[in-house]
Amino acid sequence: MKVAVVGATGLVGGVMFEVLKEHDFPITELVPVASERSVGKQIDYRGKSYTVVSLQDAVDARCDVAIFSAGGSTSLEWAPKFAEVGTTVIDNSSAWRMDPDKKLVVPEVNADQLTAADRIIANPNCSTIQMVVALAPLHRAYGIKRLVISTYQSFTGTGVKAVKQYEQERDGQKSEDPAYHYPIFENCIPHCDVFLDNDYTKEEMKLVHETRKILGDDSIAITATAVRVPVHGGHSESVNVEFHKPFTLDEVRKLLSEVPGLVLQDDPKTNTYPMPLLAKHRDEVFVGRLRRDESIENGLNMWIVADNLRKGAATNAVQIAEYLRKHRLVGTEVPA
Ligand code: 2RA
Repeated sequence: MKVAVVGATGLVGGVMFEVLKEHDFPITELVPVASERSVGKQIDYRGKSYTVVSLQDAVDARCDVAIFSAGGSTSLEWAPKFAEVGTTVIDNSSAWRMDPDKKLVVPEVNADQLTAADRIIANPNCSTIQMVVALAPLHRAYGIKRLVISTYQSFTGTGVKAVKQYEQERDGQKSEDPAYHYPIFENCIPHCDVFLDNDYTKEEMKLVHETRKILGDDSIAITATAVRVPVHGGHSESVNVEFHKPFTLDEVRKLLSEVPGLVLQDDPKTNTYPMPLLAKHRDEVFVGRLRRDESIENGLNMWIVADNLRKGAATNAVQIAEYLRKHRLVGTEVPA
């Protein structure tokens, strides 16, 4: 399959190549794409060197799939141009996620919505992806009434600039070009992305809107607080769930144990629970600290951790590409 990776020189782009290789995705031709200043650079992939090309050259290459991690403005402008020549775009930005005509996909949850007519497919936000992998089976079984979410998000979610700021501050240097308004080293910043008129941040409202779209239920009440933390390995989330129907913890554990790509790490007696330290470089979603919320009827507390650059971005996108290939939904003529 002819695959373009748009944003090839970025943090997620680098992880994308790792995941494509580990998954042995059948690439017959790789087209690394980046901004004009990176055109001509060499990218090594599986022992071969590839030259970074421009977006227009990548459109002209008429790839089967183009996986974007290049920001919303680039995606808004260029994803339609790829789609017009028959390339299926899987986009990591927020540009298309809430478009009513675009699918917002986490393969374990709703890949069956995909058809050959889907030429621009949205990858959800990292903190949404890891959460819905765990919540989807529980929503089907008990119906989610309300979610209260607190996230503890790795600075890697902001990109190379934030990694540099963290490393400079860790080494006692002043960051010349900080990604955040405040130091991130030895600090927690309750501010991910920008503030909106309702005093929530965009990151918090992504959890609200994307979760409802993926689970297909706008009745779910959701509130979130997203916090940036000085952690490298992944995003962590404390999720309080109120269901419509009663449940037992044994039933919940059984349902979660049947989810592909979900690992239950939950045993207080042996101090077993998910941590970014254990999730780093892994494709799975890790769930633990399951316990009944005894302050309400049908309430459950969960702790969910995943590598935000992998399942939160690159791995989920590659899994979508794998689904499209397996079901012959790419590179085929759009049905009449
Ligand atoms: C973040 N979710 O963590 C955003 C971007 N992937 O900053």
